[in-house]
Amino acid sequence: MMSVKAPETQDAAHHPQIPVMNPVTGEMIGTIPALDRQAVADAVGRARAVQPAWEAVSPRDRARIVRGWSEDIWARQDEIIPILRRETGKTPGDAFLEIAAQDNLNAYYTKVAPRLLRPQKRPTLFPIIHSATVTYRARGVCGFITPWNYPIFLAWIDLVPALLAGNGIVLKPSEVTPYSSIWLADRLREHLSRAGQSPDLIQIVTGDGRTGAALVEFVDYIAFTGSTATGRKVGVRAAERLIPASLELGGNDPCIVLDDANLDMAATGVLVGALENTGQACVSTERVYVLESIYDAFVAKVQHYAGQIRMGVNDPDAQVGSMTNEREVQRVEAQVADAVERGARILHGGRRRPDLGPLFFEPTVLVDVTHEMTLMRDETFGPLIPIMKVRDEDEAVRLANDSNFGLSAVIFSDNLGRAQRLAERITSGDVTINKAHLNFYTPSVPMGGEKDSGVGRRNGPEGLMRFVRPHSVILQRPWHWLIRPYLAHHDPLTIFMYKLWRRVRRWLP
Ligand code: TXE
Repeated sequence: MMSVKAPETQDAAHHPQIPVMNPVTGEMIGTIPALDRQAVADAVGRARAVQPAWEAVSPRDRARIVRGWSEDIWARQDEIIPILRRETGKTPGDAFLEIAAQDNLNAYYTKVAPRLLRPQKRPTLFPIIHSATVTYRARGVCGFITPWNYPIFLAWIDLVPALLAGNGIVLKPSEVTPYSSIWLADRLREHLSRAGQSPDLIQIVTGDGRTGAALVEFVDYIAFTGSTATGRKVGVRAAERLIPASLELGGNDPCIVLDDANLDMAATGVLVGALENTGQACVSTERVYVLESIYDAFVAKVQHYAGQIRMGVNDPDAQVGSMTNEREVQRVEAQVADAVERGARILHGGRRRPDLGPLFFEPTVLVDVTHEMTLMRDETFGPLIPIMKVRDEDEAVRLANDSNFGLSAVIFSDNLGRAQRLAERITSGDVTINKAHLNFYTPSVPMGGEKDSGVGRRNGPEGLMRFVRPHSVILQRPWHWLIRPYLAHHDPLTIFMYKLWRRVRRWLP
């Protein structure tokens, strides 16, 4: 059994312990301390004390250190993948994808961050006399509250850019899956120490929602990933404290299959989009709208491929693993029961698989679904694939947008121009065409939610620049032969210059 002391907390024994379970075997892996408000304040204080020294390191050197850490994770994936799988029940493939996505993200940010963080010259009103520069200062200490479905990726996707921007870091991982983050943080500490930096820069505070709520009280920025209900509470408190926040919340992502799509690619693509990580992904495909002319053929293909899916946890070829917690399995069961009661038909799956483990649930294809059913309205965090027939593109878009959520969406079509035009009509942070989850593997583009799916964007330059405070310096040259003392801004020279500028600016580059 693993027992982990609260990192950097000497009196961890005085905190209540939370058990961490293996979802596949039902056994307890270990316990983590539930840190209280004072312990969280102390952790933020430790990061705050060493953050200025880290910010003083050039962005290029920061990127070099983070890159070394990332290479180390890649080289030691045989160590981290078992830790990740033991606390989540992921298949080997799903666990590997977290490492690969993390590696891809690091490669992107360590390359672009030094350039994006460079001071920038900006245009001024009278460029010969004035000059303006914007520099990017770190926010200070950034807090991260993360969920259990992608314990590595959904933490470090935000944490890495914050670190590169010169911030101190305090991470509260999900109490369901804390160990992989603790392992990653330990590796980062080693790399910081080797580079002559203080390992205190990164702090982990373990605990449940109370520890998360305490973290919001002390940091200068909070990045939250999790449910809409909790995200709303975090956002309210951040607003009261006047600290910026990004909230990456739930989704109920639609997928539209157009009549010119390749049906084999679309059917397998829908299954991958809905079943990756056993459907426990914020950007999971959760509603499928298919044009009526291809509906029957498409549904037959989905049934055909669903029949080939392998479930398991130690099988390297398994596509679908265990779910991670009992509460989510019960929610999936309730959604299926509600749909069937309201007239849906199950074409494949529909039940638990206790023969494989306590939290296995079969990939489940449902048809004759409507928007009155909870699985079409609420977030589904499991392997459900509800398919609905639509008359045309307009009906598909109307139904896709008929949701409180707006995280991501997928379109399948061989006519890329048509698909791109349709993508512009969907209310979501992003749309991927002909493959789900491309947003996970394209760290250069911003990703985030509309409506109840959240506030703010991760990834891309936007995902980095939220962790800095732009600081502007605008100067006037001391040309005393031209600029005379005057007691108001509207001196004759300024008025003359402005009128002149108005006349000439249309001819200037
Ligand atoms: O989320 P919570 P959970 C959705 C998904 C899932 C549901 C619940 O539908 O079924 O959320 O998952 C911490 N102040 N998503 O229970 O409760 C908590 O300790 C501050 C979608 O994991 O929101 C954990 O670290 N923090 C999502 C984190 O918040 C608090 C991914 C998330 O917990 C807190 C995961 C509080 N008051 C779940 N209460 C996605 N979009 O990927 C709890 N926490």
